[in-house]
Amino acid sequence: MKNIVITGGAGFIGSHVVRRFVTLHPEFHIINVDALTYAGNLENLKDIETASNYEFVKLDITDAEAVNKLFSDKKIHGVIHLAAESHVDRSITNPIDFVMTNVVGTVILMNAFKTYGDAENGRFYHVSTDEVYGTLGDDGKFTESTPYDPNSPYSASKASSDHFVRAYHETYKLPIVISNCSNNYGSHQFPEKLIPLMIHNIKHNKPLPVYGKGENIRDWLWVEDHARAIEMIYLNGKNGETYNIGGNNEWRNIDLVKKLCEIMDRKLGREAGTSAQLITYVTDRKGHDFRYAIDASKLENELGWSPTVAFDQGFDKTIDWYLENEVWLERVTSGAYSDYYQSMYSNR
Ligand code: NAD
Ligand code: TDX
Repeated sequence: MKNIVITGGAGFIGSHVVRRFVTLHPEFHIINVDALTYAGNLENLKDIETASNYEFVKLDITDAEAVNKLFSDKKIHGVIHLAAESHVDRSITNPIDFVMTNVVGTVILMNAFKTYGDAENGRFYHVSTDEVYGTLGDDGKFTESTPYDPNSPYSASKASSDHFVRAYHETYKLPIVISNCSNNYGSHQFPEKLIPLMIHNIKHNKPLPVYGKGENIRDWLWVEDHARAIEMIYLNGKNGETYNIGGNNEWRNIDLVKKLCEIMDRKLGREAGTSAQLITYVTDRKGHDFRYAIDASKLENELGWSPTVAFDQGFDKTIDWYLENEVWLERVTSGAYSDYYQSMYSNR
């Protein structure tokens, strides 16, 4: 059986990727490597934690000694690297954590894979973001050849790690692939991100903090479609290549929040228009990118991927998941979350 390390498997996207590989690929032994930061939660993987081809290792990827020990103890065939500090607002207040995990952690992992892993036949897959390309105006889409132009400390750290991954391919012939994906939505997303944060606030009748005028545009992709793209790229992508992944599903933030309010009113049995009254325009995010949009035709044409879930359907399922998983939502929003919320949103 081939050992595959998936980093960040206790987080939002990582838990979907781990579940997919554990259930669909008995030929792989999946080692979920995660430091369990505020964003990591093993409850996200309760349903598969006893599977015979699954193992969890608590480890911080910035700890080179521990990473080297793991890779020298077990022959690692491949790495799917998702562990990261992932929230733009946190990167604005604390950029150093982003440099450490996203840049230094990625290089430490690649060094371990290069030295001890199956760097001949295996693969190092770096999961990245469309934010490395910077921001778009009203028209156009990011392609794989769009020049990097990151604007936030988060996107600068992801761009930097992408560059290191490409450099390891050029310099050491490390077999790598990279993908750059747009905004994901779905179950198990930490409620610092727009959609679960708004769902939580609507439920509790709290103000809905829309940054600036709410006119910024994001492209939203069903997280399972991202996980399926990652699976296809890991198995069939070409070494040294980058693949863009997107939902072809652009929304202005304010329109998305209004749609969410309408659906929540129906689901919570509230009079139409009740939740929208909670919308509050707050000071804009510093350096807020205006628009992201992805041209995913390379992935579609070369590997036959396309999104499978229509937004209306996926959005409805997502809202139901947060309403049905009240214990999950209340647990992750207790304790440190209220301090975070206070520091980010009071006086805004
Ligand atoms: P997340 O914040 O939900 O999860 C990150 C995970 O990484 C957590 O489980 C956390 O415990 C772990 N982690 C953090 N620092 C670590 C460290 N030093 N050592 C080991 N583990 C550590 O993130 P997410 O939204 O699931 O994103 C996963 C990856 O996908 C990231 O690389 C992100 O840049 C990328 N991405 C995210 C989106 C999105 O919309 N969320 C879109 C495109 C790309
Ligand atoms: O309270 C809020 N109010 C608001 O108006 C929050 C949290 C966000 N926003 C806006 C900012 C963005 O324009 O909503 C949009 C989405 O914000 P986030 O959910 O924070 O996502 P974004 O900044 O677009 O980045 C996400 O997509 C790309 C992920 O967090 C990244 O990890 C991923 O790489």
